[in-house]
Amino acid sequence: MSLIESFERSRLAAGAGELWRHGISASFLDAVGDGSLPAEAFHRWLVQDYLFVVGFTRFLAVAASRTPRPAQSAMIGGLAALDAELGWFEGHAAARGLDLDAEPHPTCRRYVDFLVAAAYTEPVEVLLAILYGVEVAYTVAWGRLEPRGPYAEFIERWTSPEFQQYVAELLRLADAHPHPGQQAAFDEVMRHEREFWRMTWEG
Ligand code: MP5
Repeated sequence: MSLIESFERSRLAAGAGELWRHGISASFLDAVGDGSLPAEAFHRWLVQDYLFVVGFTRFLAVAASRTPRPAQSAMIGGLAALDAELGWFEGHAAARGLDLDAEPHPTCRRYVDFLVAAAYTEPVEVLLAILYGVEVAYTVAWGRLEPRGPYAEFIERWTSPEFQQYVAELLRLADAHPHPGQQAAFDEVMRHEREFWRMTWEG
């Protein structure tokens, strides 16, 4: 079984049902796949996803500070990857003349507000489910595309073997620390993922 298949069959993804499927499919990604994506939508995604990752970094920093070892170790590794990713976004934005000092779209803000509030208030086990949800949604959503065409580098970023191993480790941690609140939090991540993709497409 491939890692993607094990993510699709994971307890939390299976438990989310329709919400999972909606969280990992998007008109935006279909258009990346068939080469019809308007530049405007791509630029909106690039800026808003950067702002999302800035907020996600806050979530992960707070979550890591509350999580005992050894799970904390994976989170600290994740934080280092987010730092590198922010630099990568900054390079792509500069190459396209995009201003990253922009206002978050209300949809982006709602997603980040949910994550940061959860980081302070939810039990660590629930934070592990949220972290798995955010990362698995992206690796499976982008993983439905072939890494070719003008956006190959973007597809590869979230489908590389290293990234998939990281997601597999997050799945292992979420399953090793079950909690009755995990499914509802994972479901909420999927709702935000669906809304985020809709925003990138519709503005
Ligand atoms: C991710 C992301 C994955 N970049 N954007 C959204 C809306 N959801 C999930 O997070 P990362 O930090 O890029 O791995």
